[in-house]
Amino acid sequence: MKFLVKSIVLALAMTGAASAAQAADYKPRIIRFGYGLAEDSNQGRAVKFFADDLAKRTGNKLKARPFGNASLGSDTQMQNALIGGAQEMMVGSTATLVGIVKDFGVYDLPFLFNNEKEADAVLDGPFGQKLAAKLQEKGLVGLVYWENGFRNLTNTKRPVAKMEDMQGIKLRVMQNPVYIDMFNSFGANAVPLPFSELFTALETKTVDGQENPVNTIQSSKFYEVQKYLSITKHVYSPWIVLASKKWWDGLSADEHKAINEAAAASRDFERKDSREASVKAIDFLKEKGMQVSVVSDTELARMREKAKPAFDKFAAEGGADVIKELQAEIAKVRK
Ligand code: KDG
Repeated sequence: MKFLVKSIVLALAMTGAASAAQAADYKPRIIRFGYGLAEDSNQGRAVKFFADDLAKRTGNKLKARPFGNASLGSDTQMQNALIGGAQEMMVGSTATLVGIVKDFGVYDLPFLFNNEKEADAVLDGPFGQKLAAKLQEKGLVGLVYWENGFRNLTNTKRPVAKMEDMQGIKLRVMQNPVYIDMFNSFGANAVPLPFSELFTALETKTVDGQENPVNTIQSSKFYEVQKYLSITKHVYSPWIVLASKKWWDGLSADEHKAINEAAAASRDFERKDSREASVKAIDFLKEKGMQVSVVSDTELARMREKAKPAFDKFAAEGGADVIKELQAEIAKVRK
């Protein structure tokens, strides 16, 4: 009897959801959702989660189609496709948005966040939302932040346990002035390249090293072409889920609601998945033969000091207010 009651309740609930989806104003749509990492990465898993969740919410009317491995282009190429209305959605690094909204460079300043709790509070709070809103006038809608994670250094030349060990290393960085200035100040030779070209650049020794979160080092198989990993956690790197404003403005209120709800659910899934994966990633990379150095707090303090000119340059070039705002928000969480 109990099973029968449960089945009836479940059937009514599903019917209710289905009829709610029918009643809502959803048009059948295909949503091209591009991203740069592998399908089996924290980024790829979260895009799939978003697509499945949105289909469920809309009775399979809104169908997000994942396109991974930068198959729709690099972050900046996809940003331009969204602005032009040639693609509907993407997820990518906030660091590659500085050519569109310069203030996003504030997230690239080294040693800002001490932990994920601080990052979540600031990104999901008034500061992160206000910065995302600045994208609208540029033709992009910032929906939610996901976690790329704390970035660490890899190279083929030598173990890096202190700043001097970076001397002369050709280090690929994102195409972003803060990263270029920061690593040049550490003594490396910063080489800005799109993520989509990174594995080949490492394989052909065009560059000696790179810096990314351990999840990316694992999912992009950088361990196949990199020997040394240094745990520096020098920057907390956000991803941001973006929609084309041209496309977004043509959607109904119900479709906006469903996409926003699916985006929020995907954010919570992605952060949990990324944090669980990163705990296991270092052991995985060791098993793949990488030699891991943990950089001491003393050395990190020296790097923080050395990176100060990169901070000062960003502030001098119009970033002073946004730095103050961000630091004030971080202080609130730290209390
Ligand atoms: O498309 C890849 C980007 O979203 C992101 O992973 C960028 O961390 C990044 C890097 O190093 O380019």
